[in-house]
Amino acid sequence: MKNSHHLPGLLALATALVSLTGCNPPGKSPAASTGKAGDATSAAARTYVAPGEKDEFYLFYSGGHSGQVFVAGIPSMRHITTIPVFGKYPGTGYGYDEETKKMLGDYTWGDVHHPGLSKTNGLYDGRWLFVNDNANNRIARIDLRDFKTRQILGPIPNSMGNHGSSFVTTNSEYVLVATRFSVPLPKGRYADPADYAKEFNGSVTGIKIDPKSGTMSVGWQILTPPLDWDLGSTGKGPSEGWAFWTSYNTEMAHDQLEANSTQKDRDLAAVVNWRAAEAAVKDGKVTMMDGVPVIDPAKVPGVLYYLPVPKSPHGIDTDPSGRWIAASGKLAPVVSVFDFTKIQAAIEKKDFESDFRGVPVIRHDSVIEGEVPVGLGPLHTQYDGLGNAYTSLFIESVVTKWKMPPWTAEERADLNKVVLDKIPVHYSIGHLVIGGSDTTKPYGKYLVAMNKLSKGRHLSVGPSQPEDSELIDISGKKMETVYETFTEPEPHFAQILKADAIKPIEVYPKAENTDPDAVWSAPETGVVRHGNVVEVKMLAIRSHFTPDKIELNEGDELVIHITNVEQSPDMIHGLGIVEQDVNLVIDPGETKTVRIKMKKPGVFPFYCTNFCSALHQEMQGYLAVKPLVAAK
Ligand code: K7E
Ligand code: CUA
Repeated sequence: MKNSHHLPGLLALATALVSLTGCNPPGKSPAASTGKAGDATSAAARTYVAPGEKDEFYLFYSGGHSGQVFVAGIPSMRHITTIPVFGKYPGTGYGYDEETKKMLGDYTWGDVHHPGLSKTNGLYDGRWLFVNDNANNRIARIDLRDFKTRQILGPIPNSMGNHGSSFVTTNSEYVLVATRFSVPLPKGRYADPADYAKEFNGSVTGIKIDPKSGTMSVGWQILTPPLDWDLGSTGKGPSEGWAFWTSYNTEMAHDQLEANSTQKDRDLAAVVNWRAAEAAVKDGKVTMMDGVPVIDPAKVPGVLYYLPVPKSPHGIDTDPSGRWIAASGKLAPVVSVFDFTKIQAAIEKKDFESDFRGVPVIRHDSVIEGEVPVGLGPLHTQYDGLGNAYTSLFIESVVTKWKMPPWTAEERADLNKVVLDKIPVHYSIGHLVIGGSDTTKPYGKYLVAMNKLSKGRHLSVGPSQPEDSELIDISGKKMETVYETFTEPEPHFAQILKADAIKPIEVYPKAENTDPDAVWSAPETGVVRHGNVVEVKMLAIRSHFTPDKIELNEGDELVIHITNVEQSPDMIHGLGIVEQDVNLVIDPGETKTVRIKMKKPGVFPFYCTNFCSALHQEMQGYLAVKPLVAAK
């Protein structure tokens, strides 16, 4: 972003902002939220992206139960596109053509929680974005070449409640997944929930990624006790080949979890050696369950260990060096920092405090580096790559910045000394994200706080109030809130990618179109009848469809293959068929197919839905459907 030459206009804007905030009730302006006067001018300058200029980063944020991924720019925080994943989206025709209908299957929604960017050598490589579906145990791959969902895998066998994902390994070997819920496995088996501890299981799944195509497949699984796995992260550096998840139900309660799963002072995190899991599969130390090789960690030592963490934890985040792992318990006011080199030593020395169902529990006191008193309700931690960590505090509604180890003797004696700064957010914050926090080289610079229960932060739109995100500048010693915006429901985690890390395509090159039903010129188009099936090869170009009249009989099945033959950027055509629930959007160079049954006679106009030219309105045609002659 280069906007220095826009400074005069900018100053005027900033001045206007300052005078505006003067009229706001206290606590509403960015200046007030950081407790410093005069910040609005500089905050406006830092987030203003002038007309014609572009943002520096992409923000990909989860759409929760909207089933979608939203894309915004940073620092403007403008929402620039929606990537539909697990639900229909008329705006892009997603879920209306045969290919995406098939991908969505029988489900009409998903619950997207944690987007994960693909990596090469521990850095984002800008190829794919993986997202999980907590509701229907699926995982999807979005191609960043065209920002489209290209694969949905699942429901994953032996996996129930795909919440603890999508955690991408250093070279995108796997997306790792852990179950939030446990059920009798394989799925479809019945057991009384009262027999939860005995009959129910969770699992960790290695979703294998094809390094060339990105195609996902279920690689292997580790069967676990029914512990309600929560958030996780993958290792790097010294912890390369490992992954970590917290869990919140060591009690193995099956009802009234609010009370029954919060009895013990500590819960167990999973420390998974996924390289060892891979080797176990190779050596055949598995049993097949529902078509998947499944490892029993009690029988295959070295695949799984447990680590005691503060009660009812949520996040567990590996730092950019891969040595430090921060786990936070929602019900303990601290972040526990573990040293992976000590974890490795403890495993080697068999320094275990007990075992849990045949799997060793690493001695907590041997591997803990310290408990940082960050405040109330810590959830997730992110890193700036400069030795600082940032933890979201749901209960306290703040972000706490703290210093990572190594700590001085003085700091160790009183870890309050490593708590460097706190900034209020509005209000109860869930996730927070710093670009590249899960890579070896975070971008730092900005932090986005994704808040919940943000009542009153935006113009009232009725009972369902807009959720809230705040952009926090973390480049200085003190954090500064520089922008606040609404967030589409329902945000969980996000990923930030440098804008120049990718170069999305603008048209699908004609040479790449391998659809056998594509047509590129009027003579190739046509209507062919085989019995009751009428197959149309149609072409769309400014500003007409060829053919633009299709004769049909009531009861026919109509198949339309439509190619947008344009090769100019942004020249999109749509195909809407009136009263037939058909809504295709065809990008330049793309071919799409739809099948419909002509259930009623009459004449049904079709038209282009995307404003493509001065004669866009004229881009139309007819399905002429003759009635069946009543059989007497
Ligand atoms: Cu990652 Cu919202 Cu699913 Cu935490 S979760 S807040
Ligand atoms: Cu094509 Cu409007």
